[in-house]
Amino acid sequence: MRRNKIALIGGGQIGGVLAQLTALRQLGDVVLFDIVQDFPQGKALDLAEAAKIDGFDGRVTGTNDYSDITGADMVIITAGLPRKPGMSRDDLLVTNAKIMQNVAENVKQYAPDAIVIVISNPLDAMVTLFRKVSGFPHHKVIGQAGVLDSSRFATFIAWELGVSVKDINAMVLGGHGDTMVPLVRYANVNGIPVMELLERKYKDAAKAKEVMTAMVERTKMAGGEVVKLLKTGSAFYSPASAAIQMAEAILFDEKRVLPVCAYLNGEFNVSGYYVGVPAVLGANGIEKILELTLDAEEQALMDNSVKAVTELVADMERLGF
Ligand code: A3D
Repeated sequence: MRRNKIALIGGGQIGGVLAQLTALRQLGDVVLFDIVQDFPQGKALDLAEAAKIDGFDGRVTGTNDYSDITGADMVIITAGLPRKPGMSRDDLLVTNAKIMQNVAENVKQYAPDAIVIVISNPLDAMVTLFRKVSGFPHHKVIGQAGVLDSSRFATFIAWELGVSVKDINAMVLGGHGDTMVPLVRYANVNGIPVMELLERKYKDAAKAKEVMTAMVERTKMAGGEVVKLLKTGSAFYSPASAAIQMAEAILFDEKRVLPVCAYLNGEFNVSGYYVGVPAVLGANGIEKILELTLDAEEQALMDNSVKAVTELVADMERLGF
């Protein structure tokens, strides 16, 4: 039985960490593609030379030639430009749409059976465009955003409560932008509602709400917070980890329930758009969307977020993509 072949399109900050995690976790052979001459080859060589020390057998190669991704089982896309300080995700739209169009045409040609995870921003638009250009089945084209946004939300809750982040269950739905929807009511620590723990901690419902609101706002702005600190580039460790969790769920047919950017066909009352929702990830990619009951306030936030996604996609279409 041959090893899985995992093509990483974009060998920049996230692409490099993806390559390392893929190798360390022995998910398969890595092909790192980038348009910059020699750059992916250099990263791949560096990583391959760590195999003896880290004890992995998977091959790691770098390339500027799309034919090297032939037959890839999985493709993870980070090609594109990251945000610069003060730049919104949507400013990236035109530049990254041109790149994504080119990537999708090549993935379609060389890895037509792959399951694809898109990370490039603006995420909801890029995953939509990849799907459109490639013509791949919707369940095999998935966007990474919710796993990361949820991990950020969980991190802030864990810090606030002084408990292990491993025991936090928290989910963020909607688009990957400022309108994303961290689900407060469903956030819990091994089943105990976070709001209850906050109310006990502060002995004041209003203060507990205030603290939660601050964590929700920080989650929504978390990408920008990192951008501001880094000065050049955007988050890369955590987005790579998030995509690897999705990749493992698919490669090992785990049926994990993860919040991902999935194509909706009537679920959550949305049709024809990619939006962040809980989904079951397994060998077939997205195997099921899990719907859940939203109260009026949550539904209004979700509607607002879906509206932002539809506007972003409309912008992209108006620009000719
Ligand atoms: P960066 O380090 O710049 O890497 C991007 C790579 O893409 C560079 O090495 C480029 O040379 C390469 N590239 C450019 N054009 C092409 C092309 N046509 N074909 C192939 N490769 C090309 O960026 P990064 O790794 O930090 O971020 C990559 C993308 O992920 C950006 O769009 C970010 O905005 C996005 N991002 C998304 C999230 C999400 O959670 C959705 C989080 C963080 C970053």
